[in-house]
Amino acid sequence: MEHKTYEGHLDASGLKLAIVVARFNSFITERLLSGALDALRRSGAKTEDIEVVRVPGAWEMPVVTGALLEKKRFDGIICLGCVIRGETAHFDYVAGEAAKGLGQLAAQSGVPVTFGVLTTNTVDQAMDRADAKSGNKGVDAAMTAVEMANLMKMLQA
Ligand code: INI
Repeated sequence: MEHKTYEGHLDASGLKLAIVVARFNSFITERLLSGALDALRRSGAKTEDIEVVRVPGAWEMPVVTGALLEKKRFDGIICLGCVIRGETAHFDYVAGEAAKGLGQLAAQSGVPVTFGVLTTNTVDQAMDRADAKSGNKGVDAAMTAVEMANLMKMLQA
């Protein structure tokens, strides 16, 4: 007998998704946002089912994501940001708290919260991961949210 297997599909039609995007390093995060929106559109998401929320920086993402989760209106939340290492320890605090906070929210809520927050040593590394044609981490974060939202629906049915 075949064992039962569950895997979320990459069809975004009917899903309600929020994108939380940081303005800090917007020359990178706006590229991540374009990649995410394009991927969702190509996967069947309706424009009116996607809401974009802009926040100052990655540090502010957990509190805003938590507020969105409380509304219980979304099947998934895509978080997009870019933290680039500077000369001080600021990077570690901002990137660490964003990752920890978003991870906790995903685990506690049962709603997929994807981590499209670049944490790089240089601007070049960030640019490579926010390319319009290949390697855009906004696309990956969006498609992971779609797969996970469909998987969670399947498991909770
Ligand atoms: N926020 C980022 O999203 N990326 C960064 O690289 C960054 N750096 O380097 O400082 C950053 N800082 C701002 C932070 O997210 C908060 O907005 C700020 O501390 C006010 O709470």
